[in-house]
Amino acid sequence: MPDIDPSRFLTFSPPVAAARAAGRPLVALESTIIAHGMPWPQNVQTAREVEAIVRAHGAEPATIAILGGQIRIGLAEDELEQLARGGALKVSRRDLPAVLASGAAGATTVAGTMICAALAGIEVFVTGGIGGVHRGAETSFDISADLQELARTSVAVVCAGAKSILDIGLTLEYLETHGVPVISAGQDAFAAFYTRDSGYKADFRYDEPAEQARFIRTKWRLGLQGGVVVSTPVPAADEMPRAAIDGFIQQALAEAAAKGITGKAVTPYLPARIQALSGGRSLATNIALIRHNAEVGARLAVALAAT
Ligand code: PSU
Ligand code: MN
Repeated sequence: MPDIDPSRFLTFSPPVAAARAAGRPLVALESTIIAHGMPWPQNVQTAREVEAIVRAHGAEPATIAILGGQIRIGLAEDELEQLARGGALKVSRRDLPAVLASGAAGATTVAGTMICAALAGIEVFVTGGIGGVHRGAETSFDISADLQELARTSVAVVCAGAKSILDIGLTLEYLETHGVPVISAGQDAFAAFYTRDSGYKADFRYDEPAEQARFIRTKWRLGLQGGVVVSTPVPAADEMPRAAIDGFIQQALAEAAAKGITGKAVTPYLPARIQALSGGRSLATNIALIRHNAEVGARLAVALAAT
């Protein structure tokens, strides 16, 4: 029997430890979006703003990363900045032992952050967009480990849907097969990150945090393990025009194919190219949607703590 002791790898920041001790609601935040999803210095500015938004809505933010052989639940200012300046490895489920064992700096993906949040007892996690089934997955087999993590790890993931660099229809089919509910707040449709409507409906719509919390708590009280996707669309004023973003996505996908980019390099490559091609327009949308997600996630964490 292996000796299982995850607590030896967990280090809580003082504010997160205090919130835990007081039983206050916590919201986990991922670090891949900081290290690989946005350029400096907007990445560190956004990370700080998102933490402030979570606090302003009554929850304690816990940005999660791997530093010095420890899973860090909550980061100090200088640690956030260190991650934002680059060089951290992208850490999904597969990579976690290697990065912890080596002591290298690691930025956790949705899957990696879900694992760490669950170990830390955090029920709500806010990200930008989840990974999914990539277009062409029928030959590449490129399906994000985020989806398997949602199938097994009991954390609610608040996001602005999934980027249409992915095959959103197949992503939703995969989630259905694995019993992962997709709930939507504020509209019937599953969101498509840069745009509000992916063209696909979410499974359930719950606009109020208390309704979302009741659904999620019911799933977990039943003993049904696994996550819940909470999709909320980018605010209308910050949405990108559908035709423009589709063009940038097509071009970025074609370039990635021509360069032979595969595996874990695909997701950081595509958003970075889309940002460059759109002249920063998509970055503004990215920042707006994650700020909005932070508010929705904090409200959900407060409601879940009372459910
Ligand atoms: N979607 C984005 N930006 C990102 C990511 C997803 O719009 O930075 C990151 C998230 O951390 C997500 C990861 O969990 O990419 C998925 O990577 P992969 O497809 O390699 O599993
Ligand atoms: Mn992949």
